[in-house]
Amino acid sequence: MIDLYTWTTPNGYKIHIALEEMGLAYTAHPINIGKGDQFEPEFLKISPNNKIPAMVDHDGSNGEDYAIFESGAMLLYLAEKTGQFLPKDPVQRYDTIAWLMFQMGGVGPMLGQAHHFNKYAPEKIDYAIKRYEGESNRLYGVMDKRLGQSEFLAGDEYSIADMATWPWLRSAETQGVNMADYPNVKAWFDKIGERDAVKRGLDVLAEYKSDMSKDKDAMENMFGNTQYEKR
Ligand SMILES: N[C@@H](CCC(=O)N[C@@H](CS)C(=O)NCC(=O)O)C(=O)O
Repeated sequence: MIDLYTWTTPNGYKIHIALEEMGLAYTAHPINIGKGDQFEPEFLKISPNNKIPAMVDHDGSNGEDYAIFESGAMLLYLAEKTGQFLPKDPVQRYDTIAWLMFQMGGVGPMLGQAHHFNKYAPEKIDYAIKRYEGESNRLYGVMDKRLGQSEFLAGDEYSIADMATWPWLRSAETQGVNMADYPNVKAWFDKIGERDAVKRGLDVLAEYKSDMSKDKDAMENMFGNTQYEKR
């Protein structure tokens, strides 16, 4: 049994989708990052960077509870635990890890900043918007080329690299991207969106979904001085 601490954001959805795809039993606990739940001492014990997602596996590899944070590490952990969505063949395995790292180091941070400066920033800063929209479009271009060569990001098999990347592309518009300009990405995005496990993953904690950009307290908790208090 896994206790998952999460919220309705792309990094949370990655893990909801992976748990659903892998058929693991879990309970999703809301960490409302707009209300500041991510700074609670109990949560910081398992997620020292005050971010979702994090989880505790009550059936860890040594038979004890195991707590883990950082969505990329969590996906690798779950894939190894279940023997699914991370190929055994060394070349395919490292291709999968490479595309997972591409998401963690590129797609997440850059598309996230484009979204931030377009949607959340209190002032419109042209330099920042141009920089992150440009990077987002460049990354969509990299994925479009790759998906013209192989069915999925890491190769012929659907993998944790796809699960990590897909939720980020749901907000193409606020990233300054027209997905129609990237037809291979669009076909891949639509195909993955049809999977039942993906649909179930998006439903997790759906009752909490709200537009946090309209909530002043949420903006302060996520992007204001609250972030920089020493804990
Ligand atoms: N590298 C981390 C990033 C996690 C992350 O940025 N989570 C966001 C939501 S998508 C969060 O918890 N933000 C709350 C905060 O920064 O206080 C991961 O992939 O797990």
